[in-house]
Amino acid sequence: MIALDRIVLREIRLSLREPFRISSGEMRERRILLCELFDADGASSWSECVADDEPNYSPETIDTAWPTIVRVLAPRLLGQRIAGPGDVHAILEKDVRGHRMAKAALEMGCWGVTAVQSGLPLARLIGGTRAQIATGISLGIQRDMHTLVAKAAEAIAAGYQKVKIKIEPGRDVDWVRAVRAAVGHDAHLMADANNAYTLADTAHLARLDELDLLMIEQPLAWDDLVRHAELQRTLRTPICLDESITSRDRAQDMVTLGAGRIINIKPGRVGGFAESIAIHDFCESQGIPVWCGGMFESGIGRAYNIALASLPNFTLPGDLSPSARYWAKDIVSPEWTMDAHGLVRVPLDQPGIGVQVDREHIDRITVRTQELRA
Ligand code: OSB
Ligand code: MG
Repeated sequence: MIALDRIVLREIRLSLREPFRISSGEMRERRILLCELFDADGASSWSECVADDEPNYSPETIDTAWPTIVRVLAPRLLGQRIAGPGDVHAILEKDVRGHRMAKAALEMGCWGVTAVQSGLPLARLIGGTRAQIATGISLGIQRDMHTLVAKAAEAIAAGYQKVKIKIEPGRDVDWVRAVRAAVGHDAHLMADANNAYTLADTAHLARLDELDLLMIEQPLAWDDLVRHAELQRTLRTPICLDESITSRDRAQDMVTLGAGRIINIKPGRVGGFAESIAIHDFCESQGIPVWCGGMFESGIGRAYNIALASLPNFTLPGDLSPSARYWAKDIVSPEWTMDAHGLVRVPLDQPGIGVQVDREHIDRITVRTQELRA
């Protein structure tokens, strides 16, 4: 039973160790919306909204998520008695279009609260079976090919089990080929275009086929399945959809249309854990592999991603790099780490999200706070 009586929102600013550029924009500092959910029975949990500063990944930003949580979503939960976290998605979804990242922040927080209440690690609560998660790195668009090759080689040497290379026109086939030549044929490589191409680029993208990539992620428009299906018919490399998969039904549409063969699940993009699990289960039934994407989460959002990625059909390495790849200092302890084989340990030794939240550090980097009550 979930009975929230208080939700505290905060915006923090975390500076990235180095800027991260994708085809659709650049990030230097992460503005992060954190939620803290309090149940009337004393249980509480932190959660994170993955919406960013600019609407270059999805239409949402932190500045749309904040008022939507305050005015529309939180009032649906505060003071209500909800049987379990699996019911929250439908409550937030009814007659509220979009705003999935805002919904996910609250929905995932409810799973966190339930984990605390039931004395279970979050991964166990949702039925996770894996104790370690294989990790890949996502390399932003670099200033030149040489820098990209050096970073990819360094990542493989550090143990990462997959290297994802962000591409855009002019920095694509030749750059990926240079990485392939440097790291050899056994390394798992992929490319992520974040919507940088159109069907007019089909012949060019088909040149990636000779580079033995695990997949190419979201080459075409963020909301387009039909053209991805057309592209997939000519590419041998599997297309993985990210931006386009916003629900279980979109995952089903992908299969029906043949728009892709792999899905990157980001719980924030699909409205939270219940919908992520529904996509996971559907893909498992269809023989479609999934993996957990990342949105430059702090250690709090990362805890949820890692718990989710412990489900059995997350068979490919996730974008779940350790804290130190992103931040000089994360807001959780212990920080997230990876071993020399590119594995992140799922915390299974304590109830809830599995890491302590460093409230003093958060207080120092908080730029606004709002308390919502039943
Ligand atoms: O397309 O997967 C993406 C980060 C921000 C927005 C979109 C994407 C990404 C990443 C980062 O690739 C993955 C990570 O968190 O390490
Ligand atoms: Mg992506």
